[in-house]
Amino acid sequence: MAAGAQWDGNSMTQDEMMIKDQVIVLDDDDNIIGQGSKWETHRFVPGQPRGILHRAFSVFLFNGEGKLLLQQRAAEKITFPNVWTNTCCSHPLTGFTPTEVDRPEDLADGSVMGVKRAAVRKLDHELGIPAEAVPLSAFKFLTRLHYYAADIVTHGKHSPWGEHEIDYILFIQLSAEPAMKANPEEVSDTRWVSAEELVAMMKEPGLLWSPWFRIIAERWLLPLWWKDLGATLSTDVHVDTKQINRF
Ligand code: DMA
Ligand code: MN
Repeated sequence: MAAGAQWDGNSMTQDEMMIKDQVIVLDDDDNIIGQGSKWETHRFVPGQPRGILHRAFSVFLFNGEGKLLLQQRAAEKITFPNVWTNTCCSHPLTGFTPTEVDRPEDLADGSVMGVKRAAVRKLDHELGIPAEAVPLSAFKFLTRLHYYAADIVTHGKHSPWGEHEIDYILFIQLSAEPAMKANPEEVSDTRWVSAEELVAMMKEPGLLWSPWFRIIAERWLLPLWWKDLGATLSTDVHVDTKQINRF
């Protein structure tokens, strides 16, 4: 996306967004070294077999009872169609005012407002959750996950598409379930689940899961984070703004 250009996901096709969305290109330590289209950074091809490392976020939205909102990605998605995953995933983009590009100081104090602004933009675009329902101050940044994965689920072992990201994990818990209207070009289904219901759902035959959600669920969400959601202990004990967790 050209600097200063207006992003309009509602009138853009998946193909157009692949070209126009300019993601933040990173070195292994999460330093910004450039920008690139979603198309070029997500190509897993000879010469760049793991794509190009870039910044992403994953939102986990919980209701007052501690149930997590899952989404199934639409069949139209070019990367990882049809898989079940956390509430909303995307990339902070360049070219916005106020900016979605966080600097090292934004990370040091854990505020990462750029990533949170991108999260608000995409919760509205993908799920029709209005910005007023998800104030920036209600998001909690937990930690960063560095991973890569080819989209073998959809495209087989020579998949030309994949993800290679430093993924910022954001939690938000709302006392009342927000008004919601899923965008069918992004999301084909949604479900609120408890931890027990998620474990059972992940064993259901026939359902596909995103690789990043599997990593996060198995490593942190089920064994640690979910247990402390809303408890006296609180998920604050798990906040880590320093470490980049590699997978
Ligand atoms: C990319 O998500 C981000 C993660 C954490 C996988 P996405 O493919 O849903 O992004 P977008 O919908 O913006 O293309
Ligand atoms: Mn990505």
